Amino acid sequence: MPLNLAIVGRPNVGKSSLLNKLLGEERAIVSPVAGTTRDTVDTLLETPEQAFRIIDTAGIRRKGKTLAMAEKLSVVMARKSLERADVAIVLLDAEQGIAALDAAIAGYASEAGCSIIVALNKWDLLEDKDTHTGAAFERKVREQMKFLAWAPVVTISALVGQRVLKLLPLAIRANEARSRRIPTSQLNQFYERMIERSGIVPAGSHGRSRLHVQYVTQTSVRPPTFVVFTSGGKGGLHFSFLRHLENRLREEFDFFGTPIRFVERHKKKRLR
Ligand SMILES: Nc1nc2c(ncn2[C@@H]2O[C@H](COP(=O)(O)OP(=O)(O)OP(=O)(O)O)[C@@H](O)[C@H]2O)c(=O)[nH]1
Ligand SMILES: [Mg+2]
Repeated sequence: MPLNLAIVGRPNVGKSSLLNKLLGEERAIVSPVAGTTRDTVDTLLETPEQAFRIIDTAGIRRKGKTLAMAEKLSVVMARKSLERADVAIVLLDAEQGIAALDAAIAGYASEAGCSIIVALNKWDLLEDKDTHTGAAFERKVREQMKFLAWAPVVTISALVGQRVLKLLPLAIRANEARSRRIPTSQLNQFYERMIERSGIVPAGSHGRSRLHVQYVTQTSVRPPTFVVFTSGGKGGLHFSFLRHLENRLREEFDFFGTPIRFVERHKKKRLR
């Protein structure tokens, strides 16, 4: 089964250039496949490690359209590509900076449950780069897309090919993470250890609460989804507790580049 890899981003960020560079640099079998909609053209790329079906989100010809219209349409197109994607490369333009539209597209990718790799393209256009420039840009991305703290950020140039080959191994790893299933027994051992080490106990969002986590189980993959069974007091785990749980889960089980979801099931009475 090929890994469905969507390249999304606002108009002119370099989506088609990246596709072409990937196909050109990778010594691989390349063949076009008809997209399921008229708006996209898929390409099959077979590498020794993995087959990819790359979805290049079709550009919007600007003729007779305002920039605002083209931008709105680009979001619609991106959402269509994302519906079929396992992993999304969210492409940004390093020269133009990060716009609200970029954050919107990234938000849809995450909502769609795709694994995400953020690629800052046109890195070749930045002058006077030093060893700190990359980190400074990454900070900006993190600030403006707080919901993507878990996504790797790579600086690339689709034009000259700088670091584009780093994207495929990252996509493979992010796809594996998206499909990872942790057995309940292992999860609960992990949970016990987490509570023991951190001393952090489950807090409710309704002030003082006797909320108790009975157990955690993973109910689905793509993306990994966990049900947290709670009892006692009032349901509603505090977001900071869930964030802590999420971060520890990511560390422990290498949930790299993938969104993780939580559902709480609450029982009023605490079981003994
Ligand atoms: N300097 C530089 N220019 C780039 C790079 N990537 C793309 N470009 C240029 O940016 C312009 C847009 O590139 P495309 O690949 O067509 O962008 P796109 O995202 O596919 O655009 P649409 O399909 O219209 O949404 C072209 O002129 C490219 O040559 C890059 O890494 N560096
Ligand atoms: Mg294009």
